[in-house]
Amino acid sequence: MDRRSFNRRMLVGGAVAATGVTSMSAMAPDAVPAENPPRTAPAGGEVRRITMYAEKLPDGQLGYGLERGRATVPGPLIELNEGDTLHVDFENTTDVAVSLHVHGMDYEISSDGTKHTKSDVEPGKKRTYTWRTHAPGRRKDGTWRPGTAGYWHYHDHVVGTDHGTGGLRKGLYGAVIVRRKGDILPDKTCVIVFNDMTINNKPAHSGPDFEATVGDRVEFVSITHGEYYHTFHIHGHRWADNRTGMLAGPDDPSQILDDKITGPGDSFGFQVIAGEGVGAGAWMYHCHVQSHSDMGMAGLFLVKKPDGSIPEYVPHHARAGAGPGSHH
Ligand SMILES: [Cu+2]
Repeated sequence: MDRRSFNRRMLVGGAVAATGVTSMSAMAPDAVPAENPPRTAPAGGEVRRITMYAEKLPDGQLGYGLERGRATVPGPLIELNEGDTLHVDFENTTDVAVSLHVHGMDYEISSDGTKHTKSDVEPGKKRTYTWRTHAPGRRKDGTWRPGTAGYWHYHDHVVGTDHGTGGLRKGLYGAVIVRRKGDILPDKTCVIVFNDMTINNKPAHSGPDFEATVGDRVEFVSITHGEYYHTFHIHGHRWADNRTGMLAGPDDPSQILDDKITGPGDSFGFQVIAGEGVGAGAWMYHCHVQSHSDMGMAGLFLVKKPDGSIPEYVPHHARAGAGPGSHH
């Protein structure tokens, strides 16, 4: 398989930290073959530069994109390692003022992306936002300063009102993941944003769905915006309620969850091995507030067998008539 040979190459390159690998192998020897340990994040310290555009989408929503004409909702996933600095050369191609505001990073007030700091961007104009990150460190008083590593997010802060609620509603948001040296890297990442009564601003009862193959290491990022609280629930898979969503060893006391309450501005993430212990299938994820799931805040984690098939899978169009009460 391509993925395995890729992982092996990374291993030869020395990018794997032994500690995380050993504990995961001890806990789930069948899920992580010893000859194929997962790749891990390197130490940070890079200075990176990207260009980001705010654009009006054909359906009237707004989105962020890394190229002109390629904006999406959610916006592009940004991944950094603790110690990295990111310069975002930001261009506003819409007809309203927009901004880029980020959670969790270090930045000067001029990169706040707010009206009162005049760090928003008028139509047709550009601005560079700079985000910095750092590893945990000891303060002079002996206490610990937390590192930046975590599941964070960025969003507009000015469209519609001075607080940017109109931009959030229309789709100007995305995920930022900051990793610590040694963090295990996933095979793929799925970003799920509960925004008012939508998921990723998609119409109700239309997903979005995410695909993987049994055994893939899949990372989920949950972000919430809008007026309501929600609960993120996924069928057949669980995670640890801590920074990475994974256990550091067999005695890690983190609580194991398959359902987590989340409110506006919240974000968290975790990794699962697709189908581990349960097999392939069309595994639901959904908001567990009953009226919300009834109103369509649900999608599928489509876990395929190695041959590509999904047992018992009924595609969206065929279950359009499924009524309330089908969620558990
Ligand atoms: Cu909900």
